[in-house]
Amino acid sequence: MKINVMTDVLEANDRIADGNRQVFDSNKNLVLNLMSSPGAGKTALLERTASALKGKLRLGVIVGDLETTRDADRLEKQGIPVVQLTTGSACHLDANMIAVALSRLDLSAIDVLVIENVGNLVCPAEFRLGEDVKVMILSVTEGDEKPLKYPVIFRESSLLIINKIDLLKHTDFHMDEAKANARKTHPDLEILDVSCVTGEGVSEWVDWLCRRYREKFGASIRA
Ligand SMILES: Nc1nc2c(ncn2[C@@H]2O[C@H](COP(=O)(O)OP(=O)(O)O)[C@@H](O)[C@H]2O)c(=O)[nH]1
Ligand SMILES: [Mg+2]
Repeated sequence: MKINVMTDVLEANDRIADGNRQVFDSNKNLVLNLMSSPGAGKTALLERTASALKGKLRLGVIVGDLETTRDADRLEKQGIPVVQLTTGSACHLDANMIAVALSRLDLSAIDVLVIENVGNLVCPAEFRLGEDVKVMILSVTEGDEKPLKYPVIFRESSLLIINKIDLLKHTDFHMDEAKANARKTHPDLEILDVSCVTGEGVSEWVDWLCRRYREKFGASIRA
């Protein structure tokens, strides 16, 4: 008898993810699974988002790393609720880890919950966490051909943030090429150009979050 272990693992994960999703929906949380390679700027974007969303939507974060609480420490300084998950050797978060983290968050005090996944362009795309939407970051120092090499994560994501555009002039990264490559795998992919250093594109990102929140919950947005 042949057993497809990977299919079983993903199905078991999906069942827990469905449970997480019910909890999120009952607490009126819009939930994002934020993915990228290490260092693309996930935590930097969340630091920017914390201040830019103030007075509009209440942000909360679950952050996954192999080791250290460094990202949670950075985000706590922004005065938002943060839970750090340390995965040891696991290269992605799974739904069960999120289920455990939920008991440490007051979800009724959060409108937008962002789950910062472990830095990795492969495994995080395969494991649903119970999120509404997957968002990924590609930074301009990583190369404009990455959508061709790692198509799954680009196909799974609804929004691609191209970060570190302040560094464009120092790289051989071509924006048009990167976007064309990304849309070869995902024709409807939404794309935003951002710099977490200069703040360019951050207000468009906040508008995108507010629109997604409104689409999920109607007109009940704050401010
Ligand atoms: N020049 C530049 N550096 C950035 C930008 N965003 C993040 N960084 C830097 O990139 C490094 C990794 O950022 P971090 O947020 O920790 O990435 P993460 O691993 O995806 O969470 C840090 O040194 C950041 O200061 C950006 O837009 N421009
Ligand atoms: Mg980080």
